[in-house]
Amino acid sequence: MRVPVLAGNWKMYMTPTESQSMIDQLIPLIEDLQNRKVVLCPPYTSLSVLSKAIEGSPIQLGAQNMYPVDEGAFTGEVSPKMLQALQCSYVIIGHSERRQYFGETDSSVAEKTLKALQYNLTPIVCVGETLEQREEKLTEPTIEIQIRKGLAPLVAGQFEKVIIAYEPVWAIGTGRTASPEDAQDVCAFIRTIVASIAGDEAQKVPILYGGSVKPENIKELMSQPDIDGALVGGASLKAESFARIVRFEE
Ligand code: G2H
Repeated sequence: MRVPVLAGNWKMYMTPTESQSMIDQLIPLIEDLQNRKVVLCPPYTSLSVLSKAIEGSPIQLGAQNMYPVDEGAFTGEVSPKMLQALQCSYVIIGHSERRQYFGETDSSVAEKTLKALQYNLTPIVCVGETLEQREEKLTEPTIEIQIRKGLAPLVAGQFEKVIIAYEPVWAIGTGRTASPEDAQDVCAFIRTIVASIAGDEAQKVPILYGGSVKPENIKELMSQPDIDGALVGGASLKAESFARIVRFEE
C-alpha cells in the first residue's frame, strides 16, 4: 500500500555541471523500475538544471530546506513558491544538520511543514536522537517530542501528505547504521505516535530510515514492515550506488 520512497540528499555537494552528469548516468539505470518513488534533493543551485534533466523520467525533485514565507526581504533564503516554480515536489525539513548547525527547532519544523503543504510540497520531516540520548535511553521520548511538536499545526487530511525520516544522529555520515531491527523498532514507534495524533492516516505515512544507507544494507532495511524507504546522503552522490539502492541491489 505504501510505495517505497528512495530520496537522495546531496547536502552541499555537486555543482550544476556535476549534477547534470550524475543525472545523465542515473536515468538509464533506473527508468525501467516500477513501484518506486525516486527523489533527488540537490543544493538550490542545481535545482534548475535538474528540473530540466528529469523531464519525462521517473525522478522527482526536492529541496533540502525552505523559508516558510511566500516572498519578502529575507536575504539568502528561498521560499516554497520558488521551489514550486522549479518543479520541486518535496522538501526536507529539520534535517539534523540544520538543527545542529543552523538553529532549527521543532517549532521552525512545524512552521515549515505547514507552509510546504500549502504549496503542495511533500515535507520530509526528519527526526532522530543523538548518541547521548540513545545511551541515556531517551530515544523514544526525544522522537515523540520532535513528532508531536513538528506536526502540531497539521489538521486531519494533512498527515498522510507528510513523509517522516528517522535519522539517528549517530548514524549520519559515520558509516554506522542502526541495525535493521533497531531502525524497525523506532519506525514502528513513530507510526504509533503518528496514529495517536492522526488516527488511520498514520498507515499512509511513509517512514524512511536515514543514516549511512548503502547498497549493502538497503535490502534488509526495506524488508522491515515499518521502513518504507530511505533518505540517502553519501551513497546518493554516485549514479551507480544510488541506482543499486533504488533497485534494492546489494
Ligand atoms: C543522513 C543521510 C542523509 P548519510 O544525513 O540524510 O546521510 O547517508 O551520508 O549518512
